Amino acid sequence: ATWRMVTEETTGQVQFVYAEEFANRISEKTGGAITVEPYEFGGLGSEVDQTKQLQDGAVELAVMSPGFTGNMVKEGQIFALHFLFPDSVETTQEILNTSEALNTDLRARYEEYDISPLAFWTEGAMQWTSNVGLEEPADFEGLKMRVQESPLMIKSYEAYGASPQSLSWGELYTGLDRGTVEGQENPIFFIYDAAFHEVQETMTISNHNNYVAMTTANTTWYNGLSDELKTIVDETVEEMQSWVYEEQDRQNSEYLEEMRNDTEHPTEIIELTEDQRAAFRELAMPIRDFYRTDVSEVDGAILDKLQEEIDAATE
Ligand code: 6CS
Repeated sequence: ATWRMVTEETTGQVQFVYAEEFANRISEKTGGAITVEPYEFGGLGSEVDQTKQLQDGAVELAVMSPGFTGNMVKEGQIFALHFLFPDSVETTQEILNTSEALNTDLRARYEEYDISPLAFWTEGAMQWTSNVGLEEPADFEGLKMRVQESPLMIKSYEAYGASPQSLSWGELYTGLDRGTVEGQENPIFFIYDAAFHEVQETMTISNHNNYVAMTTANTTWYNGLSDELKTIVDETVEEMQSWVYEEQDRQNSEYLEEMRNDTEHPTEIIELTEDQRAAFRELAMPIRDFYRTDVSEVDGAILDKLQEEIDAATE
């Protein structure tokens, strides 16, 4: 049998190499009985189109960012909250591995839409790019900030004074180049590999959030797997948590070096101090109340539980 696995990234990028590695492992474990076919971003439409393809069972598996299910699985927008996860990417990954709030409660919300998140993993801390040089909230005033398909991301940047809008990353380079959007957030590897630094003069090391991706399966398909195959899938996904942590870590540090040394497209790299970050954190905190009252369908219960898990992991 062949299982299709769609990703939101292209050759060499973390999600795509994840899918290739997953494919190799599944093929090996099944003695070649199962072939996983990884799909690069672009061929099957936008990220939002891809979520529909997974839901419809047109593809069996997907690497998906919760930011693109923001208008559907409201609760998944929890990942849009700035300064929620610890600054340490490693500790964040440990929380993502073990969190019951995410792996049980949030998973159940996704399964109502026929999407089963089998694992949550970080693609690294997110940074900002722009031409203005983002150092304090005032720098965001009126900035046309690009975000994913999530009302809570829009709210988060409105709180800084920006004018955010949702866009597929397929249109992001051109948008930044033409000035239809003026800033964006992403992990360093992606900023450099997607060449956003060519059309943005500065990158701010803000670490305001982590980029979280999910390994997902169509729920009906997954539930219909034999016990043996389900175990192979689950074990492979679990083993790959440490593998993908190393991969994103390597890519993020290598691309930071590349960006520093890129004389053809120089980028000013601005590192925020803790005081500067605190000014953003202060504006970001009230968004949690908005999440509880206007976004969450379970009165913020998942956020409360996740917050306890984060506290326990960082004590
Ligand atoms: O900015 C985005 O939308 C894209 N960023 C990453 C790191 N992966 C895929 C996603 O579509």
